[in-house]
Amino acid sequence: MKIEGVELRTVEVPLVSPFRTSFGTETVREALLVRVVGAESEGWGECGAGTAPLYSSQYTHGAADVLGRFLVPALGAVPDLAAHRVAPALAAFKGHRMAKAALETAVLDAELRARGVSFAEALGGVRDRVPCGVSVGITESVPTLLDVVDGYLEAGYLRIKLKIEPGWDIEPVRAVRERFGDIPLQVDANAAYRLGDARHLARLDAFDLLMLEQPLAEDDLLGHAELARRISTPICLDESIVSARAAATALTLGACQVVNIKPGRVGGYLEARRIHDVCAAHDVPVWCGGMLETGLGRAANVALASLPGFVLPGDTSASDRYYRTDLTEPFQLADGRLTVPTGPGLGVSPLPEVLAEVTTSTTWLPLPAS
Ligand code: OSB
Ligand code: MG
Repeated sequence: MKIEGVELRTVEVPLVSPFRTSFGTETVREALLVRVVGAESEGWGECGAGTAPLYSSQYTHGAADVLGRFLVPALGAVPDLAAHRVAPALAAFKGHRMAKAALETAVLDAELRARGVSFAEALGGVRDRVPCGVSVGITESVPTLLDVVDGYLEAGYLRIKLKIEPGWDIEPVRAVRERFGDIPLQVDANAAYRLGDARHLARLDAFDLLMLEQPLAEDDLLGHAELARRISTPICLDESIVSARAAATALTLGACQVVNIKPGRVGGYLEARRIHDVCAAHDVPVWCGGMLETGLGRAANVALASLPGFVLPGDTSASDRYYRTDLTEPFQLADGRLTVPTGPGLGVSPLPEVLAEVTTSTTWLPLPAS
């Protein structure tokens, strides 16, 4: 595939309600979109990074900078460009997995659109609909939390995830269990605890949670392995799993029993599939995480979630959980599920008027003909 250039576009899309986690509060999704323009087709990728480096070291403008300065120019040197050649071509540049993922996704989308193949088909999906959960931010009070959870259960979500942090953990979990009974329930700490909190976290065991996601620091695999021996709630890793190698290490150490796969965090959908395969080989269940993606990123996530190892509902919620107006035709929940797009590539495209409305900057990076 020949590509003429790459457009970097920053968009700001307001969230329907503020999303608070242990690392901060988001009110707007500031997303970097990558558009690869080829001779026969174009492709889109959405960068998972947020406005500030709070979830990981990556952030929107840093991703745009590394793409413009290093990653996109490096693609210019790749003969016969195809998605599987992107990661090897960028490997010399350390880190910046979310920026790399967005670029690889855009190349893959362009390639698949030209071939008339969907993301789900290319990745090895086996389902046409995927079960969906919802991630519920920290609220100002327990009664407010109960109202929010009630609304999502009414909407049909098949699993509730509560964000927790020290001071907002046992009580909200207890209140949700008391009010809603035996619903599929899990919690996510975004690395807000230390191993010294093990006795406190063991109090969550009484609530029969599906899992406790990323209680400790990103680089603390041994701490997670020790915590796993001290509590009965299964541990799921998110931030720590930055590659298939990290996944293999975590599983070998016993640092987790479940893996949240986020394509941006691991450098793209091809690496995400490798993690799926590593986990399947260990009989470890996986689910698809989210980074408050617009419809573009969501389309690819839903395709990934259609692979056979994704046996747990993901943070692949409907468009209206995030946005009043999504960038694409909205993803809608039916029986707690989203439908996997079947059209070529992502199977969705940005709506031009919406895109124009939310765009805050665009940069065109021409590639020399190779
Ligand atoms: O830890 O899973 C997380 C959102 C932004 C950054 C990190 C996380 C999240 C979520 C929301 O939990 C997932 C979603 O619905 O997109
Ligand atoms: Mg998480």
